[in-house]
Amino acid sequence: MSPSPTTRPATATTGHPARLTLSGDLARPALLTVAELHAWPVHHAEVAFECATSGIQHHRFSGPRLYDVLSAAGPGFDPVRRKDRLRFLIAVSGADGHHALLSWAEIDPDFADAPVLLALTVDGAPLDRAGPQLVLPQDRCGARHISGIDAIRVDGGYAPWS
Ligand SMILES: Nc1nc2c(c(=O)[nH]1)N[C@H]1C(S)=C(S)[C@@H](COP(=O)(O)O)O[C@H]1N2
Ligand SMILES: [Mo]
Repeated sequence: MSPSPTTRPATATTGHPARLTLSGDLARPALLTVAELHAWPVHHAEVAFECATSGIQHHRFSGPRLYDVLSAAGPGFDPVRRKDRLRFLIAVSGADGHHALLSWAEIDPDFADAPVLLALTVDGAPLDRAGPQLVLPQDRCGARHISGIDAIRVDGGYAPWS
């Protein structure tokens, strides 16, 4: 059996509260603990996701919306360029090196408006030591439900057309 998101050893054995770095094209980059992430409104999600190796999992998560946390960090959208935020990517990494990308439009209320959470609890258990977990209720597969997140980078550099 592989470890569950709450017990994955890469971050859970340190004994210290996990820290999350917000970096990239942000006016206010930040280093946040799970406790500090309670400052945003908390949302709840019941999700089921599937994985080839561990079958279907059901979990209850709670935490702030990724959109709220990243918006507060001041993404560097150019107000002059129409819909500039459509070129932004969000790179999420776990402390064990597992990583995935989202597009800004995926979580933006004007576009896909996916209710993606930075979960601070899973099945009622706090993630203060393990670190937050990405929750994507719209994903059928579990692979982007990254646990033990230690870094999120917002990147508006993808512009191959310019
Ligand atoms: N940090 C981290 N998060 C991760 C993974 C991982 O390897 N590292 N695996 C993903 C995958 S593929 C799945 S299906 C879910 C659930 O995996 P688990 O059953 O091994 O916990 O966690 C996701 N989150
Ligand atoms: Mo998976």
